[in-house]
Order: sequence, then C-alpha cells, then structure tokens
Amino acid sequence: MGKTGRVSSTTPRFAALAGIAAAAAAIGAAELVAALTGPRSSPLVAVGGLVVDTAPEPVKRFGIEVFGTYDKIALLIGTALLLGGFAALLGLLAVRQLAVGLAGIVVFGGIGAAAALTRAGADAADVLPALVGAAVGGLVLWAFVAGPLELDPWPWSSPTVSGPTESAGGTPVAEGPGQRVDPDSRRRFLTGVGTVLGVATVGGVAGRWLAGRQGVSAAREAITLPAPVSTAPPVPAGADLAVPGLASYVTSNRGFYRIDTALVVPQVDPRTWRLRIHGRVRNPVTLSYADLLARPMVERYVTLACVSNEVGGDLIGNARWLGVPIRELLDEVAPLDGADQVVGRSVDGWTCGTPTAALRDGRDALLAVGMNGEPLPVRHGFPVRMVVPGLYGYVSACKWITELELTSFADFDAYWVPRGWSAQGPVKTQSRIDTPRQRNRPTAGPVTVAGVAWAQQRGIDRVEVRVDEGPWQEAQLAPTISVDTWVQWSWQWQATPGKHTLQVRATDGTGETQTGEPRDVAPDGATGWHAVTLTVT
Ligand SMILES: Nc1nc2c(c(=O)[nH]1)N[C@H]1C(S)=C(S)[C@@H](COP(=O)(O)O)O[C@H]1N2
Ligand SMILES: [Mo]
Repeated sequence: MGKTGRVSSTTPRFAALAGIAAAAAAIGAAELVAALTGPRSSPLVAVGGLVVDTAPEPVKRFGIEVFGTYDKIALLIGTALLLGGFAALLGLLAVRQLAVGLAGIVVFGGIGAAAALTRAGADAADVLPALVGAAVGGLVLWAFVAGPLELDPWPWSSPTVSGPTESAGGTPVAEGPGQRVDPDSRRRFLTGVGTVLGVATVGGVAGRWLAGRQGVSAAREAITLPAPVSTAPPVPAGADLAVPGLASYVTSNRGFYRIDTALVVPQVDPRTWRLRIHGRVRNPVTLSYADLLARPMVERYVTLACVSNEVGGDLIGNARWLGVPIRELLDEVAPLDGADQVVGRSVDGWTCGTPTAALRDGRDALLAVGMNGEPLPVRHGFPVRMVVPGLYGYVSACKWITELELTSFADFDAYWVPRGWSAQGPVKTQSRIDTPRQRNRPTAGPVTVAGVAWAQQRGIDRVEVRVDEGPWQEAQLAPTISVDTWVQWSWQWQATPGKHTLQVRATDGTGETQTGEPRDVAPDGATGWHAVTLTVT
C-alpha cells in the first residue's frame, strides 16, 4: 500500500497511539529482561544515569533544589514524558514510512544499549534489555502500522479530497483516498493498543519487582554485627531538648537524608564484596567482608552533612556508626610519599577524594558497616561505606565502596571536581533555626526558639540569636557527645505581635564566628546566617 497521501485529521491520533504502544512494549520488554541482567542494564535507568553523570552542573543543581531528594523520581518521570512525545512522533513518521519509524526505534535501542555499556561494571549482557526492547517495539510498531492490527485503511485524505467520504447509507467506502476506516479494524486496532499498554505495564512492573527481589535485603538481614572494642559514649541526658519541630539529636536511619548519583540503589552482595586498597602504597591489600568484620571495630556518633545543603537546609543527619578505623588500614598498606589523596571508589564508579592526612590525623575516620545499631541500610551504602568527621560527604562518605586508591590531588580529580566543586571539602560552621517556623502560627508571649549547630572536628562553643537585627543574644547549648556531632540550642523569646525576623549564628571551638556573608553551596559549601521571618499574632 502506498502511503504518500496527506494525512487526514484522525491519522495523527492513531499514529501517535501506535508509536506509544510500540514504545511501551519496548520498555516493558526491556524491564523484564533487565530482571535477568540486572536493574542497572534497564535502558531507562542507564540513560537516566548517563544524564545524571553528564548533565551540566546548573541543571543538576536545579534538579536537587527543586525536587530535593525526589530529584531521581522527577528525572524518571521527565524521561518517561519525553519518551512518550518521541514515541508519538515516531508513530507519525512510521505511518508515512514504516522504515523511518523502525529506524527511529533502532536508534533508541542503540542509545539504550550504549548507555548500559558505559555504566561502571557493565558487561556485554547489559545491552540485552535495550536490544530485546527495540525488537519488541519494532514488531509492535509494524503490527499497528502495516501488520495484522493495522487500521483498514489508515484514514488518509488526498490533497484533492477534503474529508472522509461516505456512501449514502453510511457504510464504509471500499477503496480510494479519504475513505472511512473499517469499524472492525478500528476496534481491533484500539483493542490491540489497549492490550499492548496493559501487557507492557504488567511486564515492566513485574520486571522491576523481580529485579528488586534479587536485592541484598535478605543477605543484609542475615548479618550479625560484631560488638565494638570501643563503644560510642552514651548520649548525655538532655542532648535532646525534645522541643516540637526540632530535629532529634540522633537521626533515625529512615529519616536520614540520602544524596547520591545512583538511579538504582547498588545491590552489593557481602559474600562477594571486596575492598582493594592499592595505588601508591607499599603493601596493597584486598579485604573481604569477613576480613573487615574480624577487625577491631569502633562505634562513634558522627554528623554527616552534604555540601549541597543550603543555609537552613536539612541535608544533614547524626548517626551512630560502627566501623574499622581507616587509619589502621592505611598504616598497614603504608602509603608512599606524595600520596596525599585517598580516592574512594563505589561499585557504580562514583569517586570521592579525601586528604590522606585527614584519614591519619587521629579523627574517627571509619570504614563503616553499621548505622544506629543495624547493618548499613542499602540506600546508605551497604555493605561498607566511609564516614569521615569534619568533611562533607562528597569528599569522604563513599557508599557501596569497593576501592581505596592512594594517589595525589595533582594526579586525580574525583567525581564532583570537574563538575565545578572544590577538591577540598571541610565542613563549614553552620547553625539552623528549626522552630518556630511560620506554619507554627506563633502567638505573642514566650516562644521557645530552637535549632541545631555544627562544626564537626572543631565543635560549637556558642550560639547566638537576634530578632529584627537587634543585639545578639546567647542561646543555651544542650550537652553533646563530641566535637563531631551537631548540638541543639534553645532560646526564650518574648514574642510581640507583628512581623519579625529571627537569625542565628554559631561560634566554633576555635573561636571563629560563622560568617554572615551569603555564599552559594558551590563550590565548597554555603555560608550565611539562617533567617526565619514570621508573623506573630
Ligand atoms: N557511591 C556514592 N557514594 C556517595 C555519593 C554518591 O553519589 N555515590 N554521594 C556522597 C554525598 S554527596 C553525600 S552528602 C553522602 C550522603 O550520604 P547518605 O546518602 O547516606 O546521607 O554520600 C556520599 N557518598
Ligand atoms: Mo553531598
């Protein structure tokens, strides 16, 4: 059948449906195959991961700022919408020229396969989901455009015929341009589209579910962590002021913020996990999970913060970490002169660069296996991650870690450095007002103002609050465990009706007061005083 006529107004709708059905079938099939080859070989996930790794920094920042920790879901939904648009377009092209539509599917399949191959640790089988998906998608497209489920005929109109023509009795005209679609074929086509969309959704969801079942949750639950040789000091009475709205002193695993570039949480089997410590060292070593657990463990409370945390933001949490001191491991491998950087590498290829000095100066830098008394949650780096007090996560807190490579800052830039972030990331002194906020609808009279302040490794000496840029007033500090955790503070305010602005600033253990100069999170952490403006009634 020659498909060269001008399309009638109903053609695009059907053509778009054919394209979308083909794309849905492709994705559903790919997800099903990815249940065998691993979730990271799913073309959606692989392309998404490539976007995350290559997106210009401002775009990524926009994603984090607008969607917070939901940036990944936003990316997947955005990708799905974009794909739907392309699929509709492919359908339109295919109806005019099937080969063009099929070529489009081949291109998409190729992109998916290539993306899967670029991911760290990919093997040849990872191209299968995209290739099988493309084959299924092509078949479905053909079926709706030129195969058994094709509209009979496609609703064409030639330039000389302005609209569908009907015989007097309303029965379809058998031949010629602009003829009416046979209702049976129309029903077959639409039923086919509906069926394909349904089967694709079920297949895709089933694939995701099957892939999820191969996760390491069961292996994680089977683990009994050893007791530490050096336990964490107990949380002192009163460390938690228990003021409504104030973040709790110890953050639960569930409530702990999550930041990483992983679209699919890496599932690392502790039985096959290895940590290679190598590079510029005298004695390279490879450790298994059992080797690690057999070593003396220490347990410490450490507050972990993200460099992307805005002033007043919540990308910070305080947990009790159980792990092996990195210092002892480094002593054993014996770094060579000039190896001033330790690169932590995750199973998914993400890297961070930590100053070797920070790992050897006596602070509690850990290869952590436990978080708040449990094996690390999978999202937080199971089976092993780094935790280094005093450094932002992006330069120190490698999750799903599999390598420590001794090198120099001159020789290697870790993941975020070429993307515009500083190679060095010591945590800046910061403070935050947690309560009151406007949603608390404060009323005139005594109001407890409370929040947290942190300066890991230096500690917090003083927190001050001021109202409407009046004099700074000293807040009360709750007791804290060590200089490596945040501290809660509170201050009694005699609130008067009207609009007010509260501000907070902290002074760290070196006597340095937090700067009020507002600076962006890039390249090495935000500065400025947190301010809360509210109306008291
Ligand atoms: N493998 C891996 N580890 C990573 C990251 C990552 O993207 N990949 N992000 C880092 C950043 S920027 C931060 S702030 C911390 C956050 O740790 P959390 O998600 O457990 O809170 O993890 C760090 N470790
Ligand atoms: Mo971060």
